[in-house]
Amino acid sequence: MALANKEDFGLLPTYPGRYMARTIPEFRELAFNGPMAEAACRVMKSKEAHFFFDEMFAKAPRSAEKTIWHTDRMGWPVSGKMVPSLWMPLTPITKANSLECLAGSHVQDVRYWLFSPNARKMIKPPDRVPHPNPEPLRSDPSARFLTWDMEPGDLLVVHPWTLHYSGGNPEDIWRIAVSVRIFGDDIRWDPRPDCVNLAGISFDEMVAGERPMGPLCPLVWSEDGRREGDAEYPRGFATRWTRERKSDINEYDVFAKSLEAARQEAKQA
Ligand SMILES: O=C(O)CCC(=O)C(=O)O
Ligand SMILES: [Fe+2]
Repeated sequence: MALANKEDFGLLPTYPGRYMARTIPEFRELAFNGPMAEAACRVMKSKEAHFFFDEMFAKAPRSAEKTIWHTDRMGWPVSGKMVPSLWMPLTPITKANSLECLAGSHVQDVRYWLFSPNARKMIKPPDRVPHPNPEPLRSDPSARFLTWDMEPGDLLVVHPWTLHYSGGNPEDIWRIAVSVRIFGDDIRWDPRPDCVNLAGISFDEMVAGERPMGPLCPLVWSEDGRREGDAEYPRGFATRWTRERKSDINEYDVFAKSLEAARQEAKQA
């Protein structure tokens, strides 16, 4: 499957790959004109959705590449809860390679210390705790670990506080999903230095308390039928990422190491 060759995406040097809508018209079409935003707004009861960004999670056949247990919340430079990850498979998904969610974790109001590239350069503020390890809960009958068989085009609407994970890909085919992030009605800019460093949107222009909008965060769906096009949405990046430099793009080990260090530090405190 040609699409599965992640070296060919030509994106920024982030794992697994972000901002496809900048360079690939089909992804722009999916995010700006597809049904994902409407579906999510109906789940969240939001009247509007603005585009945030899109991300790709590709796992090769028989790959041990895990996604570490985490919540997405602390990566986003916003306040509010209507910032779901819209996780849509592009290949058939089985329970074995599905995104896995811990049911009920979305009500836990905890500011976990994230492992964004920015956060890894910072000293952890004292009020942040490391992500928990839910693995021991697997033997607890009251804990519900959710996985799904899914077809390409099915959709998970993942709450930003939900703990989620993936154990790799034991199947014989690629496991590819796109995760589109949108902003609903209650979202306001609230930048922190440990958030993801969004391509093209500086912390300076994330005016705290204001709603994200404009050409970089266009309206992609509204209850009353309004929608902004992609005409003013930027194309391309301020850098080029070449295949030769893309030797180690799975940051799982880096994440795992940072997490272990944070857990040790929390234990000692
Ligand atoms: O697909 C994966 O393994 C991870 C997806 C994820 O963490 C997300 O969409 O936020
Ligand atoms: Fe995530």
